[in-house]
Amino acid sequence: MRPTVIRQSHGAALSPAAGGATPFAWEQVGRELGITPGGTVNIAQLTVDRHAASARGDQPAFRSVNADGGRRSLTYRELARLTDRFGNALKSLGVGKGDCVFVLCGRRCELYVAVLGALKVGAVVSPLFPAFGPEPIRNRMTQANGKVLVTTASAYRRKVAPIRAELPALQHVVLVDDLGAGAMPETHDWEALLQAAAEAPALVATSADDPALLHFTSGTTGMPKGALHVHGAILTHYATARLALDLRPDDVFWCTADPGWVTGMSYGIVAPLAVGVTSIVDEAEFDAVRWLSILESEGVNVWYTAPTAIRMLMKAGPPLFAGRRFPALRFVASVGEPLNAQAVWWGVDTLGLPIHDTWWQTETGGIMVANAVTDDIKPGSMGRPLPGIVARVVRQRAGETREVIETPDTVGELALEAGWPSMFRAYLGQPERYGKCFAGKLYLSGDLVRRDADGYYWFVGRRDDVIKSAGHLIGPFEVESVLMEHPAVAEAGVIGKPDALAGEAIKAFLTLRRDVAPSEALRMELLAHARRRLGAAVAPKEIAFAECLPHTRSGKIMRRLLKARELGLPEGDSSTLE
Ligand code: 6R9
Repeated sequence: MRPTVIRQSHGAALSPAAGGATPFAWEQVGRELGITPGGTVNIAQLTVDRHAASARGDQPAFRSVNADGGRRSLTYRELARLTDRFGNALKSLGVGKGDCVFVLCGRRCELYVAVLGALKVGAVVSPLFPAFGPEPIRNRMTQANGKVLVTTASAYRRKVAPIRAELPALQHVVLVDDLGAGAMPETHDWEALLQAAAEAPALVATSADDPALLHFTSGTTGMPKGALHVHGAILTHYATARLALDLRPDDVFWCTADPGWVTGMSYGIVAPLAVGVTSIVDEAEFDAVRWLSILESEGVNVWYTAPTAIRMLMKAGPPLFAGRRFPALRFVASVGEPLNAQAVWWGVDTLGLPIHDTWWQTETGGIMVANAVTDDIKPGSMGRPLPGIVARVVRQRAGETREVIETPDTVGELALEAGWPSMFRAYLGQPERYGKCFAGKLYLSGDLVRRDADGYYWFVGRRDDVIKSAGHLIGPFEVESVLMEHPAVAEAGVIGKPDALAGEAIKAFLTLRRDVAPSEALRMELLAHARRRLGAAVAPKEIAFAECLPHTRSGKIMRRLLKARELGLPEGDSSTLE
């Protein structure tokens, strides 16, 4: 039998003034970051220029490893210079404060320069996951009136050029490579643009409340919502990097998430640069052997990864670890899905370290609940709220009011007291939906949890039908909409089906139009249609034809019932489901 608690003996990660007392001293965090009262608060300045001008200037900010094992480093000083150039290039294109710059490319140096250069000039950056197909791209860029897109030649040719006419706000496309294809009409070449740009400081004065990042996230109904974050969010990124990830300035850090998702932006870019570490960037896709080699040969000290990756490494089995040592590794953490106790112990057995689970969401912008550096770990638990974060378990009362549950081990919704720096400030263009996320001063997370008598939170499930596949949040509505575009489809219901590796796999149930007969060929055609339109990350892996789909009285598809049937579970009393 394994013990239920793993005792930790770390020292305090952040200065005591900021660490212990409540209310949390966010001002102290600001001072550690070098923010002066009333001065500019700009993520790019605080993460890049600040270090470039210090003794840290010649340290690599990023060290990328490509598929062939080749490496490329970018120091803080080089990053400062390149982001100034790109920032000035954007200015010359007429991009200014509040304009939306989208990035759609793999993890490569230009991506980091583009994100930080755009932030420098006060533009709002919205990252797109490279495995998105044209539909998720069109949808997100339309909602945000994307003015600039930084992408690769192949992504542009395959996914954007065919829909460019549907993106009237898109004025400039910058291609980070040309693949030898020569100039493409109506695009800018990255190199040429940077060459022509001035190297003078490009920083535009921004305040803590100015918008900086836009992350699209999915709900049960409607299209993805754009969660807007401000420059001041860096306070959370910095504090949590210290408290929840134990990041220290001389560390080599590897966050395995793609910047197309919120984890890859908050903890792949902002947090590590705020601390001043060297981040490893793996340009290739997951491969168990390769990942262990990176951990070993790059001397990674702190590793932030996801349960899906851990499950894949667990599956690869002990032979993979034979003869490997990770003497540099000091701290391992995970986010995105539940991390079960076995995975925590697997870390102890194979890496020599337990895995620290952390919980947060696109809306929270940074880690809120964690098995923090200074805390004992309860394997299987998400941990406790970090300093500065007040969490509650609530249940809905009549109407919109919520009752706080004080009794330990009672299931309710996880809620957070509003006001932490990285809290989202809007759902773009949807004030009503934003308002619905709050009950008084409490932000309602939509996750069901229980809190034990020691104050540790345990994940129970989600309140809605949103799917988590390989750590990525996917809205069933977005998938259903694309399936229903197909002339053979009458109705679609999409669910997450338990999957040993991905956590959940996307499965669609379809009814067909009256004159269409189900066939294997049609199923393949529909799978291909979804993959073409949505991209591999969002498309269903499985399609089943049904005679009819279950509906609520108000006519909505009851995904919960589809799921219960799929799992062979009791269907329960669903007559009141709205
Ligand atoms: C950062 C990120 C948020 C949802 C969240 C919850 C699930 C995240 C978790 C976890 C169990 C954890 N989630 N961390 N579930 N244990 N440690 O993942 O953001 O993509 O917005 O997803 O992910 O359901 O509500 P996002």
